[in-house]
Amino acid sequence: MAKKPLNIGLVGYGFMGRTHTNGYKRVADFFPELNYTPVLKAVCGRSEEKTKAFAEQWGYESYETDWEKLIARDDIDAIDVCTPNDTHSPISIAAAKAGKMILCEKPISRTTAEGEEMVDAVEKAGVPNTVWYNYRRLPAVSLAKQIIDSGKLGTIYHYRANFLQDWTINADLPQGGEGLWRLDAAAAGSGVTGDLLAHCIDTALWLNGGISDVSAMTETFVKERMHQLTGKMEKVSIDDACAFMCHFANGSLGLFESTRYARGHKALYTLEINGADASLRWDLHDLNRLEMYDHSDDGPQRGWKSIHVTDGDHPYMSHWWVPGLSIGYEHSFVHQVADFLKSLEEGKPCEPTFKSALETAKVCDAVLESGKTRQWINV
Ligand code: SOE
Repeated sequence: MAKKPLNIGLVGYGFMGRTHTNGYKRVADFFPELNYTPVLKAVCGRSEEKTKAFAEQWGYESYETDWEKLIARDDIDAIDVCTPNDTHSPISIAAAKAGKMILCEKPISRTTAEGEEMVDAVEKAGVPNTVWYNYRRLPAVSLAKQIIDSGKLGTIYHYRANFLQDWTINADLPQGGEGLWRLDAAAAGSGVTGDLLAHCIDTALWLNGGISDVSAMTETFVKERMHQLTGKMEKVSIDDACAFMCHFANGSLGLFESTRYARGHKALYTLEINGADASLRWDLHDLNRLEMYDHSDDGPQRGWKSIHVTDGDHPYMSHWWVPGLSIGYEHSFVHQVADFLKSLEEGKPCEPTFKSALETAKVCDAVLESGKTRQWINV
């Protein structure tokens, strides 16, 4: 049967532009059962030279330098928003009004208020929408979800997650502008909370349910940095580090930490969940493994086991190689595209939708407020 084309208009050609494009390019080869197939119709960026070069390298048929023009094009079905966080809202809202499907990079927005307008826009327009929280789609994390949902862990007592990096320790690193907008609160909204803890919170909400209240501490270690766009030393308003504790609606306690000042750690995302009957833990640096301790195992043989999540009956794995062979970070984006295409076929939402991703934004806002006020904040 002939496949239905899904014409993609990508806005932004940075790191995420590459991960998403790789997802679009690989999906038809590895998920041949899907009826939709992405077509790299156009990429859009402000620098004509760089956008054209990206289009040529990655195989986009055309390019634009104005996202409004891209959205106005009749030959575009879906807008993929891969720009800095301050533009997620205007681009998504305009795309929704034009009746385009939207795939928006995380976090959905800088604030809950911005995110609410985006949710409103996609709901009014009735367009399919999703936010790229890719780590959910690593097989080991998906397997954790299956095990938790089966009830195997019993009553959940604890959830803890870390996302540690070290790339902003150098005080001479500028803020703002290309490549460094994550350090500029005006563009990013926040620092590690919106960038890294948002991943941990999204996974936590998915695995362990809602968060009711939070108590956080945030810190900005380097107070001033040269702004790349103004050339002046400016106050740094992002959180360089953030740790928070929380209560989950299911009665369990959560502990989260993220920083860009953990020397030696480049992108260490770890999570652990402890139930009365079993525990699970996962580590991005060994992403194909899920560790499990099952208290119902035979007494003397009880202990942590390491499941190599590469078998044909593990989530997503039947689409890849043969049992025992690993996949990587980039595959989580292929899976996100596959799930989006499948959701179109089935007429179902592709989680996390804008509406679900707004829950993460609410927790992030509560965390930032708690960091400022040093009070417990209800979500
Ligand atoms: C920041 O360095 C970053 O690239 C995040 O923006 C991504 O969301 C995360 O997955 C890896 O780290």
